[in-house]
Amino acid sequence: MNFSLPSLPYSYDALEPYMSSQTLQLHHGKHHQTYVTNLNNLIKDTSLQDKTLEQIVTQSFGHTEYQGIFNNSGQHWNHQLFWTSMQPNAKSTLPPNLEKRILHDFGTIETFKEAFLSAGLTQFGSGWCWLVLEQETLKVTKTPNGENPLVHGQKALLGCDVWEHSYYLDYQNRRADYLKAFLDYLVNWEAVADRLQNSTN
Ligand code: MN3
Repeated sequence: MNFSLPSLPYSYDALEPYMSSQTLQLHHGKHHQTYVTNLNNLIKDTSLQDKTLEQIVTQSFGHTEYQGIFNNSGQHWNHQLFWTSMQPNAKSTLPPNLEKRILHDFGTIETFKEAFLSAGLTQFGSGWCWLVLEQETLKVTKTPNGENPLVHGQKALLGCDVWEHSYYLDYQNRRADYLKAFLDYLVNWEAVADRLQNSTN
């Protein structure tokens, strides 16, 4: 299988001023493209070359000899979720099914947002913070580098990239400001609610 860089579901300047065109061009056009190119090169002539992306991620995880394949396949998977977790002119209101579950598992929307922000802020170095469904419970988690909820048996509903390449041009070292802008102005809550719906069917 040969993987390719998916097109963004919006233009490079569509998320301004919260995520600049320059950041998206580099992040999608260079960083994500590099993960895809590396992945295709690394799986060639290995036992993983005909597997699906999800199989490659889960089957390479924890195996030293497949570390490079894991890093690049994980990042390809993570970025696909990340791009489709955002939208221009995002609404701040949550769809009823998602709001209900968040209130049930976190108490308030604010408590959930604070937990998500805290996970992103305390992820030391590069990584991701997530809203996941584990069994029947919503949880906020964080992972280093290219690791993701898939390898922990969780369903990823929302993921935010906290590698410096994701925010440094727009926010410099202010990761908290980036995470706040992501939660308040960029998240496509309809997409998150759809993932929840599909995970509980
Ligand atoms: Mn990235």
